Amino acid sequence: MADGAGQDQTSGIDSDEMNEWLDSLEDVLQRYGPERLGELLIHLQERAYQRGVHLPFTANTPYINTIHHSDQVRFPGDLALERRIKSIVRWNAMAMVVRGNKNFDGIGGHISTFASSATLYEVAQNHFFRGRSKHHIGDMVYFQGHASPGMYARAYVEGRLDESHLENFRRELPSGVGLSSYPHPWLMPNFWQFPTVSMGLGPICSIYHARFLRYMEHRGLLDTSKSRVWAFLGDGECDEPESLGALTLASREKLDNLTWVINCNLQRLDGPVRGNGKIIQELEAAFRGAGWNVIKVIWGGDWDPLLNADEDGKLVKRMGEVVDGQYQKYTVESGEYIRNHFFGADPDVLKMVEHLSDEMMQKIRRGGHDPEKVYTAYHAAVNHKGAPTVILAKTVKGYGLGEAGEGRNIAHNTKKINEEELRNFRTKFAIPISDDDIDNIPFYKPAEDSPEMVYLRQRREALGGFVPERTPTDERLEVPALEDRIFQAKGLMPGSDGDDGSTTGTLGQILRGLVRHKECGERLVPIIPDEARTFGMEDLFKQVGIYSSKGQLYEPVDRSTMQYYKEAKDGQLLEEGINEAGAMSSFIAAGAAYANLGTNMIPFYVYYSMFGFQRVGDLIWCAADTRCKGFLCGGTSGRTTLNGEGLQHEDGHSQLMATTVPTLRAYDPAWGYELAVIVQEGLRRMYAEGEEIFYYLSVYNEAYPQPAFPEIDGIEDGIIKGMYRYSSTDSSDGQEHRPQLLGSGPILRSALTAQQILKDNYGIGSDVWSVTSYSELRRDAMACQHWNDLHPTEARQTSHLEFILENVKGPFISTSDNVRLVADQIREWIPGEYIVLGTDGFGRSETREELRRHFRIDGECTAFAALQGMSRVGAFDAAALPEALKQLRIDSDAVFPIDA
Ligand SMILES: Cc1ncc(C[n+]2csc(CCOP(=O)(O)OP(=O)(O)O)c2C)c(N)n1
Ligand SMILES: [Mg+2]
Repeated sequence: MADGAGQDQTSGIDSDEMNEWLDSLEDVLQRYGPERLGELLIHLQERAYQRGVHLPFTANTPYINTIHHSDQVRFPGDLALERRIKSIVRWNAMAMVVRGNKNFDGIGGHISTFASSATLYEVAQNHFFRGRSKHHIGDMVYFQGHASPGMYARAYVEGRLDESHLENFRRELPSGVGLSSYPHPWLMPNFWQFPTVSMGLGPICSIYHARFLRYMEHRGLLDTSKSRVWAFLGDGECDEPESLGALTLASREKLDNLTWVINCNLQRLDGPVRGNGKIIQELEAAFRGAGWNVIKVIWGGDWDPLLNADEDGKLVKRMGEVVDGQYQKYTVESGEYIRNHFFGADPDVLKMVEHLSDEMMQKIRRGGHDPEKVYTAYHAAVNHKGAPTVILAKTVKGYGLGEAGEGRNIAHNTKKINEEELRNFRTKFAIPISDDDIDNIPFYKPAEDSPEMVYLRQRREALGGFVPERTPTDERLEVPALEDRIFQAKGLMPGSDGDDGSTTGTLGQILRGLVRHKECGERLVPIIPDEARTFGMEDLFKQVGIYSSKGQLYEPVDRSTMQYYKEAKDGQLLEEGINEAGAMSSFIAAGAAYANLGTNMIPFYVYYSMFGFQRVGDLIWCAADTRCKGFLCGGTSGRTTLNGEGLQHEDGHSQLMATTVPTLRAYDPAWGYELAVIVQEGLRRMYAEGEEIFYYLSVYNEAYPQPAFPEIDGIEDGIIKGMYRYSSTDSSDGQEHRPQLLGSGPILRSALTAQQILKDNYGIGSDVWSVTSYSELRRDAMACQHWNDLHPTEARQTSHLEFILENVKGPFISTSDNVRLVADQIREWIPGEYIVLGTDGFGRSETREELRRHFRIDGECTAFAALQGMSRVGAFDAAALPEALKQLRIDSDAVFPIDA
C-alpha cells in the first residue's frame, strides 16, 4: 500500500485520493456493470487527451486470462471421462515414438509438442471440430505438424488406424503400411488435408482458406456458412514472417469463421521462444493491433481463488513482471523454489499461498492444460462475430514427461524414455499397464464397450464424423475439347492468319473463353497479384468482376471505360494485391477444393514469373503435397524476353526449379497453338480424369507472328510429351550429319533463324524441334529407364525422346531463355554431340537483341554453335570456325555472362 509519505508507490498520488478513485471505480462497476465502466474509462481517456495528456500506447492487457472465471461457461462434457481418453491418447502417442526409436534408432518423431497441446486438441475433438457429412462440409483443421503422433494416437483409439500403423510410424516403405512423419496428404491421401510442417505455411494458408470459404459462399457456389477453419500453431512458429504476415486480411475480411490456437509452451527447438520477454504478451499486441479478437488462456482454475484474493493486484503484477525464461525454470523446479522465488518476491503475495503445500504449488496448472478454461475460450471464439479469434494458450512443453523432458530445453528432440520415467508417466496418467509389461511399451486401447470408447464414439458421431479425414470428390467435369472455339481463336489454331501475338496474349484469350464455358466457366478462379495490366488481362475485371466481400462502395475513376475496375461481392477474380504468398495460398485453397469442399475449382494463378519459384517456392512444394490442381502461369518469363526490367525481374530459372516438384507438369511453349493444346490437356487430365497434378506454364510478353496449327504427324502428342519436329531444310549435298536445333519459348525463333543462316550461308540442312517441356521429356525417359533397369531380360521400353531421335544424327544444339541446366537435363538420352546454350547469369536492362547476343542465344550464336557441333563430328572444318565467328559478327572478347 502507501509508503510512509502517504504517496502511492506507483502513481505518486496521495493514497487517500487514490483510494477514492478506486472506490468510485468499484462503485460504477457494481451499479452499472463492466460495459458502462468501460465507456466511462474511454470517456475519461478522451477528455485527458483533449487536455493534452497523451497516454502511452499499449495493446496489452494484464497477464491473466481474458475471460474472467465468473464468465466461464459450464463445461458440457464428462470431465473425468475426457481426461481418461486424453490420457490414453497421450500414452499411445508417446509409446509410438518411443517404440519406433527403440526398434530403429534415428527414426525420429516428437513427443513433447503433443504432450503440451493434448488438452487443446482433445477439447476440440470432443466438442468443436465438425466432421464432413452429407449435411455439413466439415471444419478445416490445420494441425501443428509436430503434434502428428497425437493425431495418429487418437485415430488408433477411434479405430481408424490399427497397431500395425502405429508400429510403422515414419516407416512408409512399402507404401500403405506406415504413417507419415507429419501431415502429408501426398502420402496419406485419405487422412491428412493440409501439410503444415514447413512452419509458417499452415497459418497463412488457413487465413486464405477461410477467405476462400467466403468466396465460394458469395459466388453462390457452395454453402460454407457452417464451416470453420481452425489452425493450431506453435509459439516459435510465429516468428516465421508468413505466420503473421496476412493477419490484417483476416480482420479486414471479418473472418469470424477462423480460429487460431497458439500453443504457447514458451519453447521452440533450441530453447525459450522469448526467454527475456513474454511471447503471449507480444503476440497479444500484434493480434489486437491487427484487429483480431484475442483470448488469453494463461492460468488454470487452481489460480482462480488466488486471483480472487488478489485485491490490490500484487499477484497480477508479479505474474506480469516474470519473464518466460523464468517461467520455464519454475516448471522444472520444486514447490519450495516456486514459493521462494515467484511468490516470495513480494511478502504480501507470499502470504497468499501460505495455505498451499509445496506439492500443490507444483501442481497448479497453466491454462492450456485446463479443459474448462480451454472450452470456455473455444466457446467464446466460435460465438465471436465480426473478427477472427486467436487463442493464446499457455502450456508446458513435454507436459507429463517429468525428468525426460518436461519444460527442459532438450524437450523438443526427446524420443527415448527410461523405464522409471515410463512408469511415472503411466502412473501419472493412470494407464492400466502392469510393471511386468511396461518394458514392451504396449499400445493401449480400452474395450469397445468401455465408457471411454462409448463416449468417444458418441462425441464424434454427434459432431458428424472423424477429423482429420480427406475425401476427394469423384465429380468429373466436362472440359472443352481442342475443337471448341475456346481453343480455336485467331492465332491459336488452323486458320490463323499469322498475326503478331504473345503467349501471354494467348493465355488471356483462353481464359476469356474458358470463363464462358458452360461447365468449367464458373469453376474458374483467376488469381492475379496486382499485375493484370502487365499481362493485358485487365478486361477480365469487367468480364468476371473482382471479388470483394463488400461489393463496391465507391465509384471507380474509370467507371466510364469498358475495362473499369469492377469489384463485386460475387466477383470471380481474386486480385490479391502485391502478395505472392497470399495469392499462392488462395491457389492452394482453390486447387484443393475438390478434396476439401467436394467441388472441383480451377485456379489459374498468373504472376510475374520471377516472383514465383524463388519467392514462394515452399508454398509451391506445399501445393504439391496438398495434391493441388490448377495452372501456375509465370508471366513475363525469360531472362531476355522481359528485357528492360533488369537483374531482379528477369527470370531464366523457373523451368529448372519446376523440374524439382514431382507433381508439377512444366511447359515452355513457343506458339499460341502449343499453349492451347497444353491447357486443354491439363484440363482433361486434372478435371475430366481426376489426376491430382498441377501445371506450370511459362508465358512471355514478346509479340511475334503466330503460325497456324501446322499439319505435322503426331504434333499434339509431341506438344504434350515435350518435343516435336517443327521444320526441316535440305542440304546442298547429301550430308550425313544434320544439326538438330532445339528451341523453346520465344527463343525457338533463334533456332529458326539459325536454320536459315546454316542453309543460306553454309548450305547446311537442319531440323528445328520445338521443345515444349524438357522436364516432361526427362520424366518419361527416367520412367522408362527405371523399368528397363529392373527388367533386364524383357523388351526395352522406349521413351518419347528415344523414339523421336532414333536414327537421328546430330549434332544437337539447344537454345532457350532459361539457364542451361533446363536443357541439360535430357543430355543422358541425346544420341550424340549436344551443345546447350542458355541464360546463366544475372539479367540486365537492355534491348532484347543485345541481351540475346550477351547470353549467346540469338540466331547467329545458335548457328555458330551448330557449326561447332558439326566440326566436332567431323562435318565442318574446325579451322573455319574463326572465320565463321567473323561472318556472324560474334565478338571473340565477349564477357562470360555468369561473371557479368
Ligand atoms: C520452416 C521450418 N523451419 C524449421 C523447422 C524445424 N522445426 C521443427 S519444430 C521446430 C520448433 C517448433 O517450435 P514451436 O513452433 O514453438 O512448436 P512446439 O513444438 O514448441 O509446440 C523447428 C525449428 C520446420 N519444421 N519448418
Ligand atoms: Mg513452442
